[in-house]
Amino acid sequence: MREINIALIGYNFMGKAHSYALGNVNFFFPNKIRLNKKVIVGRTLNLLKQAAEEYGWLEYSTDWREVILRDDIDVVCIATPTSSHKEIAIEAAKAGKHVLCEKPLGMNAEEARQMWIAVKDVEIVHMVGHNYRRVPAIALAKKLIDEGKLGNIYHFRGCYLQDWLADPRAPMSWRLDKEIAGSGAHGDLNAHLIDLARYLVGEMDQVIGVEKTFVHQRGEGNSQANVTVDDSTAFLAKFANGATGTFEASRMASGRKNHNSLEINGSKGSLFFDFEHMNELGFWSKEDELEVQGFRKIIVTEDTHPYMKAWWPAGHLLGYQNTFVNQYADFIHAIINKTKVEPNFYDGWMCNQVLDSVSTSIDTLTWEKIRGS
Ligand code: SOE
Repeated sequence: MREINIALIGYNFMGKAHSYALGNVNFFFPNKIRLNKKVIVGRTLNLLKQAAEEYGWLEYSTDWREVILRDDIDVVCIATPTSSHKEIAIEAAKAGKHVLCEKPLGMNAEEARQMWIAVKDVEIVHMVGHNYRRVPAIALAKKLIDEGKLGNIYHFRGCYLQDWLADPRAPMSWRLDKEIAGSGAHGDLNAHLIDLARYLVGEMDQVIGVEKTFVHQRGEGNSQANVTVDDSTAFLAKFANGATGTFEASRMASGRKNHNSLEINGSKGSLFFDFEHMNELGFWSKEDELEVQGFRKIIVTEDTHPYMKAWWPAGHLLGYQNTFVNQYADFIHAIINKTKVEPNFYDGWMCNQVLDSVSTSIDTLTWEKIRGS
C-alpha cells in the first residue's frame, strides 16, 4: 500500500484541527493510501510533546528546517502564525514537498506573490486552508450559482463576526500583534470572506474600507502590550462582473461567536448562509410559483449534496472539524491523482491583494483598484 508521510508545523487551535482531519480523512474518504501522521513540529517542548501524544503523532521535533528536508516526508502542513508562513512554505516547495498552508497566505501581497512564484513551476500540490469552501452548503451554493439558478449576480453581502475581544480585559495574543499576524480581524476573518466571494462571485475590481481598533492595550502587569491591529474592518467592493459587495469583519461583535455569513442576490434567486447553522443553505427562487415563493431552508445532508456521500445518512449533521476533513480529502486526492486543487497559492496571493488594497484605501480615503496578477 502506498504511504504518504505528513509533517505538521504548529500544534495550537489550527494544529488540532489539522491533526483531527488527518486522522479521520481516510476513514470517510478511503483511497487505498496509508496516511502517516509522522512528525509534529513546534517550539515549546512540553506542549509539543503533549500535542504529539494527544493528537496521535508518531514523532515530534522543534526543528522545522530539518524535518522539511527529510526524505521520508512527503507533505508539509503549515498551521503557524502568519509571519512564519512564507519562509516555511518556500523551503518546503524547494524540497519538493506538497504544501497546505493556513490563511492568510502571506503577511501581505508581496509575500504571497513570492510564495506563489516559489510553487508555480514545481510539481507539487499547494493549497491554502480556507476550510469554509469545504462546508457542503457552500459547495452547494457554488453549484447552484454555476447552474445559473441565481441569474446575474447583483450583490454579495459577507459578514464575519466573533466576540472574543469584546471584553476589554480579554488577554493579549499573537493575533493582536501586527508583526506576527499582519493584521487583525481583517486578515483573520475578511480573508475568509474574500476567498468565498472570489469563489462564488468572481474577482473584485475596486474596494474602499474603514477600520477601527477599540482597545489599544491588553494584558495585565508584565504581559501588558499594545494592540497593533484592527479590531474590526469593513469594506465596499465593486466586482469585475458588475456586482457590488459589502464585507464586515469584527472580533468585538458581542453575542456573535462564529457568525460567518453571506447572502448573494441575483436576478433569478438568492442564497443565504450562516456558519452557526452550517448544515443549512437558504435559497429563494423566482422560478417557484408565486403562491409558494419564500426562502427555503435546504438541509444539506443528502448523499447527492457535495461531500455528503462520504458521511452519514441524510439528516446526520456535520461540524467545524469536518470541514477540515473535506479539505484534506480534496488535497490528498490532488496529490494521488496529480491534479490541482483550489484555493491554491495563486488564490492566496489574490486574497492578499484584496486585503492590501482595502488597507491602502483606508489610508488614502479613496477607492483602490485591485492589482491583478
Ligand atoms: C480566530 O478568529 C479563528 O480561529 C480564525 O483564525 C479562523 O480562521 C476561523 O475559522 C475561526 O476563528
